[in-house]
Amino acid sequence: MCGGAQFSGSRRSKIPFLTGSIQKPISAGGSVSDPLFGAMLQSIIDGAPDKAAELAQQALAKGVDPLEAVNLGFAVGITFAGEQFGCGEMFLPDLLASAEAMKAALKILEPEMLKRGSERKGRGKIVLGTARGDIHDIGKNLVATILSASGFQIFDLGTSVTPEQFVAKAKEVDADIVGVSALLTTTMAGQKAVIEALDRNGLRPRVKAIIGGAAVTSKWAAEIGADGYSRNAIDALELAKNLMSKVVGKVTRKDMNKGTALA
Ligand code: B1M
Repeated sequence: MCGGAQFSGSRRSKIPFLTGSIQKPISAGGSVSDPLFGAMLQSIIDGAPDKAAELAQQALAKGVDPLEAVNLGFAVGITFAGEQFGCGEMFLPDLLASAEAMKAALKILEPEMLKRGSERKGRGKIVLGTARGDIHDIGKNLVATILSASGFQIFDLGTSVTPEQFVAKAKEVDADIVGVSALLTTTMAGQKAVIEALDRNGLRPRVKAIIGGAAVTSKWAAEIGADGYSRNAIDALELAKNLMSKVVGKVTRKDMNKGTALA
């Protein structure tokens, strides 16, 4: 939402809605005060990696679920930063600093997410990457962590991955699923290109193709023939589990809600 925040000189000032406490449920036993989440998102807006890492550590020490710390704290900050950038109220160096702070927090939280992953190993092999021309990897990394913590073997190709690289890796590791993240409307075309390349190389339907990213919709997923899409990392896990259960079974067309396999 543009014009919602007043930045005096530097955009690093406090954002107005943070003066009150954040009204969100805390599922981690209710022992953590709302201001902790407020401080988390403010550290991202401030582009302060040390502060973000410190707050992440505090959250873990207080028993907050690491994913909740991301969803209710840090991710709110990066989303706000993105909105301000979109409105021209924040500039690229500021956004970069916010991204660095987000990464610093995730560096602390991700090992804990992996540790908490108690589900059985060997669920399936997933080749993951961000579409060609796209360097956004925060969300993709989160998806990788959650899937990995839940027993999937992840082959993360990183950012700006070409369709050929996806295909080569899928063949090399005999992947069950290929996942393509894209954050830019322009790079969403790269998701389509990966699916076409998988088809051209005869890898589908055995290898399933899933997509995700802020602008990705079920409509887009259906249009490009993806096997599914998800809005967030938890839904991505459900989606991957659904698809794995259908690898040897009959695939039925379900609805096109979040985290739902298409067929
Ligand atoms: Co960029 N950026 N950015 N950026 N950036 C967006 C995407 C933008 C919406 C901001 C805006 O204008 N409001 C806008 C895109 C507009 C559009 O295309 N319509 C934008 C732009 C324009 C750009 C540049 C072009 C800016 C410029 O250079 N002028 C440039 C692009 C460079 C490039 O890629 N070629 C650029 C650069 C950057 C930074 C480097 C500064 C930094 C990225 C740092 C990094 O990732 N290493 C950055 C950031 C941080 C953002 C925003 C603010 C936040 C993205 C993020 O990390 N979100 C973003 C605005 C926004 O999305 N609100 C924006 C947090 C993350 C946890 O969520 O990534 O959505 P997300 O991932 C979620 C789900 O989407 C889903 O699960 C994840 C976890 O829950 N998901 C999947 C993601 N991938 C999935 C894959 C799956 C399944 C689910 O299966 C395979």
